[in-house]
Amino acid sequence: MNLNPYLDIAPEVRAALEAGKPVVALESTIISHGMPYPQNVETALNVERIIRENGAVPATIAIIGGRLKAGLSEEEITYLGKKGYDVIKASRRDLPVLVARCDDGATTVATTMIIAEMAGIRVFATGGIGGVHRGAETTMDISADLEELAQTGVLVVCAGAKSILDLGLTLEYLETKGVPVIGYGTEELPAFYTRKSGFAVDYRLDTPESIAAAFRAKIGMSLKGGMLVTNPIPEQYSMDPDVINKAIDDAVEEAKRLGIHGKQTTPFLLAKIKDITGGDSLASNIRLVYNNAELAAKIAVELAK
Ligand code: PSU
Ligand code: MN
Repeated sequence: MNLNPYLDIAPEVRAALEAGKPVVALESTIISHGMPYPQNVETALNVERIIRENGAVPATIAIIGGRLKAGLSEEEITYLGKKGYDVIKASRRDLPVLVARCDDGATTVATTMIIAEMAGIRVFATGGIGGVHRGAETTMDISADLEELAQTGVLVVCAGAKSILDLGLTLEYLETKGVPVIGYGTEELPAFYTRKSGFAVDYRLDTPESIAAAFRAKIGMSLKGGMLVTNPIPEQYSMDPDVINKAIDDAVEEAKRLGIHGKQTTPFLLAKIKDITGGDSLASNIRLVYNNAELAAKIAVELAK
């Protein structure tokens, strides 16, 4: 089944795929660049457990020693978590060189989608996606995640996007590229740490079943590209909008002052926000990832029916 010479599918993941059972992909940039050790490893392992509890098999994705991995062992997850920023953050453009020189790579949303599709995995859970950055009209900083959603057939469950991005422009970009943006139980795009952003999603769908039906129709029509499911952070874990928006504004300001750019921008902003909020944002971040893992597993279960 796997004829791709660069790809290693973990035995449990392979068995599930061959039996048509639900599988959920997970990214690894969130492990090595999105959270500090040891919370990153703890969170990654808990996410896998939550996916199992909801009836699916987890497949954490990364590049290790130049091999594209769909499904990591606990040792491999710990390795990436400890190595942290020393693992190269790998988006689409990084794959050829990392593979050729047998290097490690932490997969972003874009690269996780690519490897998930190679493995035959259709559903992927993460925290937040990259998007159009504030000021992109001059910096042209637009995440490769958006292009990937346009061309790769994987459903991505996230908690919306952080307002480190320009949310309005991010939605415009997705519209241009034909990516459906679904709100799970909401008409409003969630803003990661908070449930509301002031921007409307394309469609509100209220059940994993209806989301799976829409994605099945997309696949059935051979419409290229993915689907973005935005899942609001549970009320009890959401942050005070004034506090978090101030932290984000300050972080964006500091990044500008220091001339942070390119692939460093997103990790810099995430770490800065965590520092400013004294760890509150990290606690919320972990909770919303768990919430997304649960929904993704339920969608994968419906899709496998
Ligand atoms: N946004 C978050 N948390 C994250 C990321 C984005 O709230 O961990 C990570 C994801 O791996 C995403 C990547 O794919 O950052 C986007 O990076 P860039 O903006 O450089 O494309
Ligand atoms: Mn960028």
